[in-house]
Amino acid sequence: MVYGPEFPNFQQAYLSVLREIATNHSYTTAGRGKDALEIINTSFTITDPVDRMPYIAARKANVVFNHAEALWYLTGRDDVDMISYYVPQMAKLSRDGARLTGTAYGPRLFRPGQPDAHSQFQRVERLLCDDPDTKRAAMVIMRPEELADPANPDVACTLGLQFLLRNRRLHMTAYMRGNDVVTGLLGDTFAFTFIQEFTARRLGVGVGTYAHHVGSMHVNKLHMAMVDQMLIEGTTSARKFPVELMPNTSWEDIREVAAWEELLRNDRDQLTPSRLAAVRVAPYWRRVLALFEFYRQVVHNPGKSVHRDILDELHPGHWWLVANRWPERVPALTGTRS
Ligand code: 5HM
Repeated sequence: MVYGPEFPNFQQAYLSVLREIATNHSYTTAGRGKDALEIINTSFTITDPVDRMPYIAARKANVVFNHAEALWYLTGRDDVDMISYYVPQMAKLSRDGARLTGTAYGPRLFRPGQPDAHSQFQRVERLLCDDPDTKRAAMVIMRPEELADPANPDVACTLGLQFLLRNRRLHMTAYMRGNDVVTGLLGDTFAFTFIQEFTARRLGVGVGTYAHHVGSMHVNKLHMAMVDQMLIEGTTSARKFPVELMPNTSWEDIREVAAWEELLRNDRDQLTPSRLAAVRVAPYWRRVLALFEFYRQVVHNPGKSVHRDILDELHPGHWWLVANRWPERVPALTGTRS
C-alpha cells in the first residue's frame, strides 16, 4: 500500500531520520550562516498519525508550544505576540516585530481570501464532501513572491499539504522544500497531523496515514551532541503513553479554546480544575487548556512550583513532557501517573 519507509508512529520516524543523518549524511551545507548535515529527498509514512509526540528526554520537546502553534494555524493568525510567548526566538524571524510571513501558515490555510471569500481549507473540505475520490484537495503554502527579496528572513518551508480520502480514511501528505529534523520536523509533523485529525473528525471518517516528503532534510551541527544522546536513548528506552483521540470539533470549539488561550497568555484569568470542568468544550480540549494554564503558571508565577492539581488535569504523556522540559517547576515526579 505504501512505497517507501513506513513507521507506526512519529517517534520511530524521527529516530530513523536522525540516525540516517548522524551515520550516513550526504552533504554538509553552510546556508544562511548555519552549518548543517544534510540528506536530500527524504520520504516516510506514519501509519498512526495520532501518535504524534516523541517521548525522548534528551529532546526536551515543548508540548505546550506544539498545541499553541496548531491553534495559531487553525485560527489563521500571524502575530508574533501569540507565538513568541511560547517560543521567544520566533520573534527574530519577523521583519516588523509584529507579524510573521513565511512561518505563519494559518492565514494561507484558514483565512478566507479571493476570489470566493473562502479559505483554502474550506475549499478542500467542500471538495472532499462533494468528490471523495478527488486528487485536488491540496492547499498551497509557499508563494513565488517570497523569493523576490533575497534578504527575506522568513520564507515558508512547506510547499503544500494534500488530503486523500480513500476507503473512508483521510490520509495527509506534506511537501516541504527544507526541514530541520531536530526542531522543524517535530513541530511540523505535530501541527500537520493535528490538522489531519481535526479534518478527519469533522468529516466523520477515520484518520489514515501521514506522509512527509522533504527536499532538504538537515540537522544543524550545533545539535549533533543532542542527537547522539537522543539516539542512545532511543535504542534503550521504551517509554510509551496511550494516545488520546480528538473528538469531532467545531469552529466554535476552536474559538472557545482560543479565547481561553488568550486570557491565560495575558494572565487575565486562571483555570483551577473546577473552573476547567465548567469550560464548554470536550475533555480533550480541556486537557489542552490545562497545558496553557500550566504554562501560564510557569511564565507568570516565576520561581514557584506549578500547582499539582493542574498537573492532574493533563494527559499523562503531556505531564511527562512538561516535567521533562520544566523539571524545576514541576513538583517531584514520584507518584505521578505513568
Ligand atoms: O534558509 P531557509 O529559509 O531554508 O531557513 C529556514 C529553515 O527553517 C529551513 O531550512 C528549515 O530548516 C527550518 N524550518 C522548518 O524546518 C522552517 C519552517 C518555517 O516555515 C518550518 N520547518 N515550518
